[in-house]
Amino acid sequence: MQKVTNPEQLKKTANSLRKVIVEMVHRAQSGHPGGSLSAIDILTVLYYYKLHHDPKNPKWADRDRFILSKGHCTPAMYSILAELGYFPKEELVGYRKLNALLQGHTSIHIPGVEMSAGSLGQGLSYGNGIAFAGKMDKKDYKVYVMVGDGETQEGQVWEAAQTAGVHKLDNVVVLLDRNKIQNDWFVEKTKSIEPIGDKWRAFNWHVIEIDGHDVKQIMKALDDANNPAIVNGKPCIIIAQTVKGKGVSFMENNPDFHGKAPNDAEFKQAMEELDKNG
Ligand SMILES: Cc1ncc(C[n+]2csc(CCOP(=O)(O)OP(=O)(O)O)c2C)c(N)n1
Repeated sequence: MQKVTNPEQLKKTANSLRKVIVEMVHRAQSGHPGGSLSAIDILTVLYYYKLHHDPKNPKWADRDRFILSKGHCTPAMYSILAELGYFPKEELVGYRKLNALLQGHTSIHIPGVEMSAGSLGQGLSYGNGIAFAGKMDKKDYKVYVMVGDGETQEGQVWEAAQTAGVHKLDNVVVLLDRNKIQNDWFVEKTKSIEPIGDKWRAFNWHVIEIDGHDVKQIMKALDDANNPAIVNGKPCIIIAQTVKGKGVSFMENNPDFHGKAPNDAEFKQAMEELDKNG
């Protein structure tokens, strides 16, 4: 796929995808806008700038793999997959409807989805398996796994972190969406995960910390994560500081919009705000 290398264009794309996210959740009157809006800048740069993939050939053996371990944030992932042509955009209308292609959590029946997720904590274990297979098959692909910060309270995440660290799976990159809110409250007040960078370092990971809404920083972090001279044989985690609900004022840093749809008046306001941002 032709890569987008212009940061301004990537920013514009992310903003237009924000509108698709809000539309999907509003239309369905159900879904997870907060963690989709916090993740969309990272995922836009990943898909449009970094990932080796082919939307017309989703099972291409040499593709990089992306696993959305925080599998409830499908509006972000599906908006990108639709825009890139993995499936027709009309499918977005059926989001969260019975018998439609696009269910609320990721499902392997959807072109471009590697893992059915939703039960938090499992994505990195799955990603490790694909990474081991890649090494055994002498393939160059990378495995990217996005996890939520609340999700890292799950024990399985740390078993998987240990596995990748011990076995030096330098083809694994974790994208941590550090939006500081979990289900319906703040991570720090529920169960603090700090010092999160030191924890991953202790498990033998290379740690990169960035602003997860700064497109240039995301591009550089993804480049560095692919640079053997930088990661030095280790798996890499990009800890991206983000704002839950980013781009819509009343959703920003508001635990209410973890898993709640905007009503009609809120939807109108959200779209007006996003329109103003270009
Ligand atoms: C194993 C498991 N326990 C509980 C849930 C319910 N749940 C859905 S989303 C969520 C909060 C996740 O927070 P975080 O990982 O920070 O995601 P984000 O804020 O990015 O949406 C929880 C607890 C779940 N999906 N899976």
